[in-house]
Amino acid sequence: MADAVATRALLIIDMQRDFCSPGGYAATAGLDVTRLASVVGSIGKLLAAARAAGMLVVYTREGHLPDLSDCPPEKLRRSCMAGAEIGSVGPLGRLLIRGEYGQDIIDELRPLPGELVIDKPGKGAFYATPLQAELQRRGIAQLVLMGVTTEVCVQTTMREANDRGYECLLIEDGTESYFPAYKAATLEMIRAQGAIVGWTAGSAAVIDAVSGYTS
Ligand code: TIU
Repeated sequence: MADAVATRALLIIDMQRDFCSPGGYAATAGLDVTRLASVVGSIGKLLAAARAAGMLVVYTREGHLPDLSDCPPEKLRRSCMAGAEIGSVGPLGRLLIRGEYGQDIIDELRPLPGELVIDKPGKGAFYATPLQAELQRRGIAQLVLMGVTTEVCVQTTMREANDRGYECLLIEDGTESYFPAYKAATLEMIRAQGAIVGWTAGSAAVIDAVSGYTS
């Protein structure tokens, strides 16, 4: 099964304090970040299995340069309308700004030295990032996706990956939304029409499969 490890990557989308923690961007916008805590355990378990099997692990973080030069004015304007202006100062630092404490990955899922962390200005992880080049360089053909939020950055990234020819699997208990109905609808629409965007599965089955890579 060694070949499976070589061509598969685990992609952990935006498990940042700005989306998951009190005081971050989402909490400032009035969203219930406590909902997202429910998936941290499953993500951690699959992450540990993937690391043990030697799978490539890639993290993403949404965020902008300190001068906001990579933030479309329209995105900035709508963040104001949502009550959480990108770049304004909150208890975890400037909201959604690269290098700030709030923009970094939560402690429970901290990347190991050497693991890839891709900073992205958009919702999708392929737009204006080196992700495609990094994956192609390593011969990756399949992606296992986890992270937040299901219908925003996770779904956008999965659609981008699908259009680039990656075979994608979204972990049902490894992704969450501030809106339960949006998560449910996203899982349905992804696997509709013969998995038009890709597949979904529970983490337990995937942990079993990944653990088998080493045997
Ligand atoms: N990472 C991600 O999904 N960014 C968002 O802005 N999500 C929201 O649901 N707002």
